[in-house]
Amino acid sequence: MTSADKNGQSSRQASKQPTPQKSEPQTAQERARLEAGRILFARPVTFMLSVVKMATLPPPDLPEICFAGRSNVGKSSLINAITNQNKLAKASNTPGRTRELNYFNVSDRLRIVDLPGYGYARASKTDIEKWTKLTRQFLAGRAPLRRIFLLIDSRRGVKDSDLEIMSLLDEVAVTYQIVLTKTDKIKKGEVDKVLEKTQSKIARRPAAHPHILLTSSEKNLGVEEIRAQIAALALPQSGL
Ligand SMILES: Nc1nc2c(ncn2[C@@H]2O[C@H](COP(=O)(O)OP(=O)(O)OP(=O)(O)O)[C@@H](O)[C@H]2O)c(=O)[nH]1
Ligand SMILES: [Mg+2]
Repeated sequence: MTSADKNGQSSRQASKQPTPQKSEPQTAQERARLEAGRILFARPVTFMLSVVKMATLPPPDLPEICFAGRSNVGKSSLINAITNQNKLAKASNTPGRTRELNYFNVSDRLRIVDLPGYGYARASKTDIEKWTKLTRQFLAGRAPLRRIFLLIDSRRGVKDSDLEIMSLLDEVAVTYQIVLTKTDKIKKGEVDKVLEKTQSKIARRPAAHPHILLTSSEKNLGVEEIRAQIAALALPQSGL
């Protein structure tokens, strides 16, 4: 069984998705899903710790989700948009800004992990090797990891380094969901094209979540939907 199945999703369905980001929720169920996301992030998310080696990861007592992707793709910015906190994760124009696994606590219901980017050529060789090893070990071997949001820059599309990570995740059966970032930087027609191309690249990948998310942290697009996706993976609200 793949972890896609574990999460109640089948990666075989929905090979074709309509251009998403409906402005109005359609059904009561859809409204409830988005509301669960809003509630989860209505309270402040707090920084928990930075980790540079697997041995110092927190106890695996809460579900985790993480944001992975090439350097500068917009991981830290998206975490800030989702949590409504401008400076929670360190975002920067300088690639290679995030150098550790940064843990954030979401109301003791889930943890978010901001990962160092891969594919950054200008860091020292030893640094690159260190981050790459840690990131891969984490992605492939972290038991509480419920889903990886794999970010792809909508202007650049899927690169070889992304395909490598996808293959690793397919092998270990950890569900990943593709998030196209920075859609404010390109025209709608180009967004549609990159969406279609990306769909064809994940169509036969067993651990890929079939629904690709379109986002812009700058314009706050797609953020409600990611909150809803995350809420569905979190522990239920206590007291319910
Ligand atoms: N226009 C636009 N710019 C964005 C968006 N998201 C991120 N950026 C910019 O892209 C740059 C990189 O963003 P980060 O969030 O630091 O990227 P990262 O993936 O965390 O980068 P590393 O930590 O180096 O791996 C910053 O200058 C952001 O302001 C977006 O949705 N739209
Ligand atoms: Mg970062």
